[in-house]
Amino acid sequence: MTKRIGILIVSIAITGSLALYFYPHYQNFISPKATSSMKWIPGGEFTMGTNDPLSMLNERPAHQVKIDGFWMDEHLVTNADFQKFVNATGYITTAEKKPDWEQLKAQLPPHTPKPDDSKLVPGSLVFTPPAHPVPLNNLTLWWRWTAGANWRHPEGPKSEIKGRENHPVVHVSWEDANAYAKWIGKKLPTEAQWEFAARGGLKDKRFPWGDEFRPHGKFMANTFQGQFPHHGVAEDGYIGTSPVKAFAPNGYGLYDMVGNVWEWTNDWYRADTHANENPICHNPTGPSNSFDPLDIYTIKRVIKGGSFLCHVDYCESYRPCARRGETPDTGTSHIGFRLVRNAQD
Ligand SMILES: [Ca+2]
Repeated sequence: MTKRIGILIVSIAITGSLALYFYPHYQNFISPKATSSMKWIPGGEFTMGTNDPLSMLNERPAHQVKIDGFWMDEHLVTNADFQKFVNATGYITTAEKKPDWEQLKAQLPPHTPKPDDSKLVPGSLVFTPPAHPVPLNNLTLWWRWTAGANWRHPEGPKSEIKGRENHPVVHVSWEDANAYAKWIGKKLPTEAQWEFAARGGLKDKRFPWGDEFRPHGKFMANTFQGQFPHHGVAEDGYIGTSPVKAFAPNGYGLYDMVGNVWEWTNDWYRADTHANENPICHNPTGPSNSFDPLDIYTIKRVIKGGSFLCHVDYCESYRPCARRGETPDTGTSHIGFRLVRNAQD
């Protein structure tokens, strides 16, 4: 098991070390600005985070935050959107490149042994449900490093995105998301922008649509039903990702702010971000560095919104205040992104 965990740790960090070499070549491909398919999010003051004793510690404490108005994509960046970017630029994503061990090992605990060269191949992490119930404290039992998995092949080399053009693009690293953003002339949201937008104008509600998970019995987001992780059922219509407008939008007209796939934000991840912020923040951009006490060797960016894999028995991350850190060079089968544009841009 130790070996498996080691491989997973390596795998989680493995996916994109060459991105930094390639990224500068794409900075000149700037497309015309576009605000179609974006919604105006009016500014205001809101309660960020929560004091709910049932929440994760990294969501506390609640504090007041003021946000200026901004534009936000009404839906996640889709496979079709990303295809246009790749067609225009020839961009190669993190998951499509051979990992560089010298860069990789800098993010791992000292003396981590080099994986066999057969493991250092392009690939990504794919959710692979076990055949039977498993302990929920060992994610290596349902995440599998899959050679050849990338945005074109979400479940591995034999899978494809044909028929899923309007699903969110996945297996995109934070670097990939920024390359796309640079090309289209937008940017990743701050965590505060994202959380403000996800609340849809409602005050202190548990979900983007209110406090009840299924109002009138209706599913409002693509999450996990059944027994996690071995037995998923599609009560909400989808086992995996869903088309980007399959569920009702929130009060700002934004689709999938929770569920479907996690979304990259621009902020560094610290577990104690909220505890360190001032009583009233104005347009906070997050901490100046990253620190996860549960994973001290790895720098991370904040992801928000949960995914089709979130289940109340495991992680109820389909709440606006839920947050997690992820390494910027990691893409998985349940992380995507959407972008924003500030009013002055
Ligand atoms: Ca589902």
